[in-house]
Amino acid sequence: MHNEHSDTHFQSRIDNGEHIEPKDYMPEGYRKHLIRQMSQHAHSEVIGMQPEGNWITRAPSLRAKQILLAKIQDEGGHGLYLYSAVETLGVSRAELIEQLQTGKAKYSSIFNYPALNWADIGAIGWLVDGAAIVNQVSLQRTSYGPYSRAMVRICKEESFHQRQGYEIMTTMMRGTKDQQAMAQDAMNRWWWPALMMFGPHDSDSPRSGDAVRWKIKRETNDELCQKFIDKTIPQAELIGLTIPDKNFKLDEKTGHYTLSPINWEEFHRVVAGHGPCNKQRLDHHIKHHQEGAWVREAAEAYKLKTAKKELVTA
Ligand code: FAQ
Repeated sequence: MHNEHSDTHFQSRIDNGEHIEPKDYMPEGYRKHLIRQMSQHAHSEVIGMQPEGNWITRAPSLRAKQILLAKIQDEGGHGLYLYSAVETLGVSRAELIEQLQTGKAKYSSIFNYPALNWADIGAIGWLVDGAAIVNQVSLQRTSYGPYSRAMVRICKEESFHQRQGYEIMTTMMRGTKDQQAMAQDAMNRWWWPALMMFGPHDSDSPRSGDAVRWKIKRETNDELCQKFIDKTIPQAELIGLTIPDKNFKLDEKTGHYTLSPINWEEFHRVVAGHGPCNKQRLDHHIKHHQEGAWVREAAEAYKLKTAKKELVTA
């Protein structure tokens, strides 16, 4: 008989494909791993609002503006579900935000690149949300219940995001020569950073061992990246975009595309804080977090007031 509070019992529950719920026994390493990954995921959603937010006032039509507004609000919502899911692991949101703002917690490297023009909004939706969704569809089956359920809802919204991005790219590719050149330029700038979203190769991914054993990750970084490549290249070709890699080819035997090596030096540089927009993204977050302090204080004051009233009437 396994003690229901033992690591062996926990691992057998994982191996049986059970969900682990907040009040269930879990090894400390599992809890910490989830706090790290889920909070970084939440931070990515929230910081990810910035590159697109920059274009709300410059959207080319009312329709485009409404769609972009809805998409960015969705990303904010994803961040909130995810912060709530992380809180079930016994950590406060204030602590998580502090880790982000002091650089202790990461967020996806992709959001340290600038959105220079409207074509970038297309490329972000198509490639960045496209990459995010490949990863998140797999995370729907992750072992921690609240994370898995958050992913189900998030994926429904992400697929709309991916389509709105592809629609922008398609419209531009049907447009003038200048518009086509803008779309191609955005593709050239976002393609490689989008591939880096999947993280380092499996052979260089220190977190993958535990993540796979605990079924936090259901597919590895390399498997997911390959899925994204195989799905996206035909989409690019369909609308006349060129893959910015002269070595890419379809391996007829495996049915998979092969590419030139990813520039991991660039990835590590951006993750270490030296990408084009790292400072801008964190400064913006800190500024608006400080400006919103009164909202948090008002909510606390209201909570105290209603708690006192309840005491008096009890
Ligand atoms: N950027 O050992 P691994 C979105 C770090 S949501 C920065 O392979 P792991 C929606 C990694 O944290 C996008 N850091 O790590 C949207 C680790 O460092 P640590 C976010 C990265 O965790 C769209 C170290 O490198 N999605 O885009 C990156 O097993 C548009 C070693 O790596 C998620 O967060 C990176 N790209 O695998 C919003 C999904 N890659 O923590 C707005 C959930 C790796 O030890 C607009 N996360 N690192 O200090 C995951 O699936 C995993 O955490 C991975 C990394 C796959 C990202």
